[in-house]
Amino acid sequence: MNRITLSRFLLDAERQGQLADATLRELILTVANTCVAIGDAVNRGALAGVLGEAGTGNVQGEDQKKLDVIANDMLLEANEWTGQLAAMASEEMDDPYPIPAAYPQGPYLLLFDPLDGSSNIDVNISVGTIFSVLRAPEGKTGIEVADFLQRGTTQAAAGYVLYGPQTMLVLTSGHGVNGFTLDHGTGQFVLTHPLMRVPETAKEFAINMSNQRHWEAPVQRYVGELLSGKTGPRGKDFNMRWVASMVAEVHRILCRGGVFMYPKDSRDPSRPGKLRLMYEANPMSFIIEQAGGAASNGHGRILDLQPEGLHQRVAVFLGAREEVDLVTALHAD
Ligand code: P6P
Repeated sequence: MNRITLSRFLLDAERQGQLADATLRELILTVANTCVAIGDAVNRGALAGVLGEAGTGNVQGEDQKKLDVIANDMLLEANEWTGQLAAMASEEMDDPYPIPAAYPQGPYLLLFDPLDGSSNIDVNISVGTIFSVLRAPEGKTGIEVADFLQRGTTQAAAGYVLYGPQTMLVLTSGHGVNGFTLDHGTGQFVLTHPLMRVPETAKEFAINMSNQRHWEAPVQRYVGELLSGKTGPRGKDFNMRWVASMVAEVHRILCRGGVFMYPKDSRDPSRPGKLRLMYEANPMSFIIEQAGGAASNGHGRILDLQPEGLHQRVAVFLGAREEVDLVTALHAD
């Protein structure tokens, strides 16, 4: 079989006008190659002494795992000198990371959750890296938070790397979604899942049911209808999954369908949801929409939201369009 590596795929995409430019191609390759190294650290786990807590906290108020910090630093170190970026932002850093004066600035902004689902690491459940690429303001030096606050529809590219039974990169630049599997022998990502599509019909839903008593009425009703199965208004039974790793949930939905939900709940009325807009919801929504699915905050399209803060949170309903439309409609009632 003629293997199409990530490098070849990106060059072909650039030639066909499906990737903005060579700088974006090189940026995606830099991120992908860094994720190979992150995956190695994740896979080595206790053998490399990288499990457990870092003893620090992040802007989210979460205890950082050693690998959260390691993955974050690996992405900073691999990208700061390349001349592809004007700045970076991460779930693990309060403020944007400016490109050091010693290095040339580039036209893109890179945002990432370096190790999403990291609470799963110590129990050997899949985790992942999520990234989003925005364009920096033309010719501006001294990038500020405001320069990152662009709607999800402006993303130049988005992707994730899932460190699971296989290490897979899933990527979009606005011309469909393509999946690549890491060949550990060569260290290269190889195209294995061209033009991924979210199956039209959902048979599974993903939500943390332990929060049910905290949900708003539309979500209570929607999930109640799923749970009532054949005898209820949906007329069919549903299965449920909750991995507590968004990357794993989104990948499953891309592969076999379903809907993922992390709604606002009453535990903290000031919080619209748990997940972060800029480096979780927006990149994942871009991917899901490019694969024919939908992504809503319950009231509208996530990608249309005007960000107000680098670490702002948002409610997320994403996956099969039929399901997302249903739960969004219930919010309008
Ligand atoms: P809970 C991981 O911490 C994460 O940000 C997502 O990857 C995941 O879907 C969600 O939070 C899990 O949240 O409240 O079920 O632990």
